[in-house]
This record gives sequence, C-alpha cells and structure tokens, in this order.
Amino acid sequence: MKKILADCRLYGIVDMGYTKPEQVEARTRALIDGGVKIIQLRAKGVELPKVRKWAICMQAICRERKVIFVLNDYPEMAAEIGADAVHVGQDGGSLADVRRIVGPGVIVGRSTHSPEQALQARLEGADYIGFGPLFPTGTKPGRKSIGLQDIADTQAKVGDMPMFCIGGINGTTLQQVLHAGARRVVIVSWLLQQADIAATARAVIRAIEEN
Ligand code: TZP
Repeated sequence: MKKILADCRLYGIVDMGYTKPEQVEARTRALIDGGVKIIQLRAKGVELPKVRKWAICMQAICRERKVIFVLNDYPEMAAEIGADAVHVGQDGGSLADVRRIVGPGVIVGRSTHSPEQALQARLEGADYIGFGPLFPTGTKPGRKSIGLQDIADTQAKVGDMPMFCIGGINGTTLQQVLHAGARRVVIVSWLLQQADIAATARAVIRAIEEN
C-alpha cells in the first residue's frame, strides 16, 4: 500500500457534504475508473453507524481494485473495519496515539495548515500530509487559506513524504498550484460536481504528470 501511495498524484474524497448515500458506491467506482489510487470517506457530523456502513462498502471496492481506502477521523473504526489508512486533523491527537490504535501496517495521514505543521507531521511519522487550504473553500468553511507561496519550500523540506496540496483546487486553479511546485493534489467539491467524474479525474492526473 505504501508503494501505491508513493505513486498517487490525485487524492479523491467521497465527501458526504456533496454526496447522497445512494451515490457512495458509484462515486467510489467513478474515481477508481478515472485512475485515482487513494480515496477517502469524509462524513463530518454523521452518525457512526452510517459512516461504518459506507466505509465498509468503500473499503471492499477499493480492496478489489487495489486502491487505498482512507477513513477520515475515526482511528478505532479504521482498525475495526480493516481500513488501509486513516486521516486525522490537527485536533486528532498525537500521531503516536493514532498509530497505536491502528497498528503499524496502516497508512496514517495528517492535515497541515502551515510549513511548521507539515514538518511536525513528518517528525511525528505521518505517512503523508494534506497541505492547505490553499484557497478559501466551502468544504472547510472558516479555515484561513494559506496561499501558494510555501508549497515549493515545504515540499522540499518534507522530502519523500507525499504532500497533497488541498483546498479550492479546480480546473481553473490547478495550473497555478502545479506551477507553484505541487506534485500531488486533493480535489473534493469540484471533482464531485463534474458530470463525468472519471474523465475529469483522468484529465487532472494527466495534467499533473505532464507538469
Ligand atoms: N482540508 C483542507 S481544505 C479541505 C480539507 C478537507 C477541503 C477541500 O475541499 P475542496 O472542495 O477541494 O476545496
């Protein structure tokens, strides 16, 4: 799984703020058909039994297609259902505690919002980080955007730990983000709102690889 992680360019999120329950399976499959190799379930403020049900569904699809399934926020549930990965925010406790819960073989990701937090996550043993929000975004309302100026330097400092730039990335902003030095991106709302998610994901991956 860590070898797959190193090759990921586009990180997809099935965010339940933009996804109806009956779309979970089709959207997971569409992202995979578009070449996305890492997919997260993000279900903020939803009752745990529902999160567990969608997580089990997505994990099964991802396993069959050799794609990394990431559960956002719930290390205990990630361990219980055998998720490939868990993602935690700055308020998600120490990465050592998360690692104790999920065990050594599970990928652990951390959200970071500054170069300092990015370096700290690396020191704490994160397998990858999210870095943003680069632009203001309705997916994370109220979170100050950090702009593009720190991407290249932070990317160099975190070395070979995958860093996924996130926040307000879409068909218009992607090129700026790549020119600023991003090698990997997460796109949530813009991708989920496309009529053809798979074709759009494929085009984004091509743009990143050609950069
Ligand atoms: N963390 C930082 S920004 C963000 C998260 C989860 C949301 C990104 O969503 P979008 O819709 O791609 O701007």
